[in-house]
Amino acid sequence: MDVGIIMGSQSDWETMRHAADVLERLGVAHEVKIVSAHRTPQRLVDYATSARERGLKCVIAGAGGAAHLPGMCASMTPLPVFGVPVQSKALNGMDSLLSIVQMPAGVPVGTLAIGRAGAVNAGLMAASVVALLDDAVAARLDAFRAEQTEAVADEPRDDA
Ligand code: RP5
Repeated sequence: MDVGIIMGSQSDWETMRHAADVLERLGVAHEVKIVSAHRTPQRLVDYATSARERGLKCVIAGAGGAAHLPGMCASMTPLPVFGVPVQSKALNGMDSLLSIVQMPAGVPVGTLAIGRAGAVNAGLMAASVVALLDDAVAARLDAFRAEQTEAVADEPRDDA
């Protein structure tokens, strides 16, 4: 398994599935788990402290509200951790974003955008990490980017 996707709650899956979809499309081996920093703290300790020895290359962690999951995960693994702020109902994800992005110096979390865009980009970031060591993934990532570029029209249409 190359990439671990964790999220604080079942309710985060609607957002985090977009990271999994990207990894699926690019053929990157990944696993998906619910791991809550406050509801299942021991699960988080076990997951983060074993992540490197289990062969993961990086972790994507999504959470909403007081979103300490990515930071706590990063505190217990040397692997790159990409944080996805899930859009909360009360504050539209600003709480999640600020909780994840404002890590004190020394324990980094690579923080993505709020919601779907962040989850998609976390998947792409994770794939680019795996691509450093895997030529087949690198080729699929190049193809994805070329296809995306091709899909952009020269001019806007009224009927699009
Ligand atoms: C966080 O609280 C989760 O990451 C989720 O985004 C948020 C709400 O969780 P639920 O009450 O929907 O389980 O732990």
